[in-house]
Amino acid sequence: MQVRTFIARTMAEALSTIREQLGPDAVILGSTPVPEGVEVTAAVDAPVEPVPARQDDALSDDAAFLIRAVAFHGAPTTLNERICRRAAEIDDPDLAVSLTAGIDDVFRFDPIVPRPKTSLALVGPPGAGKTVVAAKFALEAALRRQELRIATTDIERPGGDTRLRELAKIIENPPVRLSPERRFEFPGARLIDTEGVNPFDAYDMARITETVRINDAEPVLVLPAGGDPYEYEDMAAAFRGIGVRRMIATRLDTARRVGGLLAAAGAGLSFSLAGASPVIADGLHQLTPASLARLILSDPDADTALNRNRKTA
Ligand SMILES: Nc1nc2c(ncn2[C@@H]2O[C@H](COP(=O)(O)OP(=O)(O)O)[C@@H](O)[C@H]2O)c(=O)[nH]1
Ligand SMILES: [Mg+2]
Repeated sequence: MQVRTFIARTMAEALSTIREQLGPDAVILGSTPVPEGVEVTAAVDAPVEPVPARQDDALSDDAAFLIRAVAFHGAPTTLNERICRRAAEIDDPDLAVSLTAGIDDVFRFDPIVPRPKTSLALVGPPGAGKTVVAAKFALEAALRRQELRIATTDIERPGGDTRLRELAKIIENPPVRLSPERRFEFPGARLIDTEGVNPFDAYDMARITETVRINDAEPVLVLPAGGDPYEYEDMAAAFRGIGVRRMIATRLDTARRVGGLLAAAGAGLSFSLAGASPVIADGLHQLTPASLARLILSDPDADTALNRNRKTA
């Protein structure tokens, strides 16, 4: 594989030089703004990602760039096609605008704003970042002087609630240790951090369903970026089966690809918040079509608003 970097005034110029010098099979690996314009890294002889075919006419340089940028993330091809088709309809000179429209068209976004009566249960596979998300919610509530009591059902595994307890010392909001089959009695806003489950294990799912039911809680899936898209599609279906509608993405700082998250969203889960740092004080971000579009179009190794913590992670 031959990898080369090109600097040009505009993306269109860079793409035409790349085509000229590396041929029509060149793959764009990433781009980053530089004082002279834009720096684009391209390669030839690399396996080319599947590209949605258009028979009618040749793709414009921008359209080709957009398709490659989306394909890089590895979401199922049918999803990529839907996103790119809508983006092509918009055909704004600013690719981010077109892609925002494509993302907005294909996925649902449903922000989580804790209210005085909110009852949420963070569910997901082990190690997804549930406890860090719970701690971030607790800290943000404390900073806004909102009441939010936290409970954890991760009480059997040694250290399951260690981080929450450490944080609780600082914000004076100790988490309640809750048996998975007991109700968390509290009249105000409640958040339950749960033990990790295997979504394909009927016993695990029955147990978590009971925790959710007893607490009249909304189960919210916590899912780290970087996972396998087809695995995440299955996972999303399994969690939808127990009433999950929204997900919180984590580890956007360490993953280069968000195709797994796109696949989970394509399987019917709404995007809401995102975490991009293990540091609790870094908090959570609301995920929007525009921020996701910028992330997808960005150089996977560059910082964006969503993953700028990667250097310190
Ligand atoms: N880099 C990074 N690490 C994270 C993030 N969220 C969680 N982690 C780390 O991932 C590991 C598992 O997180 P934890 O909250 O305990 O996961 P849980 O098992 O779902 O409760 C811990 O080492 C966390 O510090 C994130 O957004 N970025
Ligand atoms: Mg945990």
